[in-house]
Amino acid sequence: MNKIALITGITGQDGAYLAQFLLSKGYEVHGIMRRSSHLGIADHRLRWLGIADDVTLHDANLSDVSSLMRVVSEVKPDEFYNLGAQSFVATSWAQPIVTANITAVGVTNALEALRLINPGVRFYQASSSEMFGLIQETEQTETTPFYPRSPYAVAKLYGHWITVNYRQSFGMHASSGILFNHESPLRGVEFVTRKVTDGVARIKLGLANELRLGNIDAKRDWGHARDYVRAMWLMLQQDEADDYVIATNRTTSVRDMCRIAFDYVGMNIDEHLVIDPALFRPAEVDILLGDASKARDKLGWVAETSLEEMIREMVEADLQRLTAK
Ligand code: GDR
Repeated sequence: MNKIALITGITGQDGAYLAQFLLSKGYEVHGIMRRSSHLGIADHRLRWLGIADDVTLHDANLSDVSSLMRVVSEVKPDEFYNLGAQSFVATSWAQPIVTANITAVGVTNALEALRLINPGVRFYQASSSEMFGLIQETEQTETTPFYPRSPYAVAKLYGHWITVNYRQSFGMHASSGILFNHESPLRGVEFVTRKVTDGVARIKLGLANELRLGNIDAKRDWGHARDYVRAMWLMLQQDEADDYVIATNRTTSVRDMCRIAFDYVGMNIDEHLVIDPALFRPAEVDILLGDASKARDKLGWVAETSLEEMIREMVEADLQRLTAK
């Protein structure tokens, strides 16, 4: 019998790639989608990947445990991937309570729905490198102390520990993937890589003249979402649930990432990049660099796509999208 997966956040970047990956493995894939007046555009990523008709979407919300319980009862999943969140760090200062309700307490709602209906379901929690914040070690591993720097990161830290706690309290197969930044052509334009590749494509096509960014000295460990969803699945195939850092072990400044994109289309970054103080954050995570040795040794997972390859793919996709319009 085919395995059944239930994904929260299936309409997001990771949810779409994970759904595609699980379908390729023969899974029956279900997703939870919150009610929105923008029906029809909510599943655009699933359509971009050509899988919108291959997944079943259910109306539920991470902040409403009864809706989660109903869907878990109906779908009877073997695996539950909790990717739903208010995931944009900058917005977490403007909407700290929504962020806490969805990104933090939403995890307990998901775990409770499983515990009450079928505690044997394997659970994946999307934790984040943002939890390391003001870094306490040069290279961050599963044992590096956390120091969150945004309401988003504080909420993710709660989600991480409640996952660990349900594993230890109730013996649930609950794993937490501490994923460093991961991007793709399906990334939302509010995130910096996609903002850059979309902006570069617009300038190249004569649709814009400048690209406005905030703190370009920030450094991130950037991988490709397509590689990272494979790690999520691998975690749930292990006999024991555990926590894993998923990263490339290379850190690059926003400025250098941006330069890669401008270089690719043969344009000079200095002629178009504008620094906008309004885009700086109240507290910044200056640098992140992950050490994914545990994932390599225990899961056999390594990041396969370089930053240069990924930025090229993203710029190409944005050029195509804008040209098609
Ligand atoms: P991040 O991603 O906050 O690391 O969290 P984001 O791409 O938003 O920012 C990365 C860095 O770039 C700097 N920056 C800008 N960022 C944005 N969005 N827009 C700008 O104009 C800009 N200029 C500079 C930021 O200050 C920051 O330092 C992402 C999210 O996907 C989280 O949900 C996830 O948990 C982590 O990655 C891992």
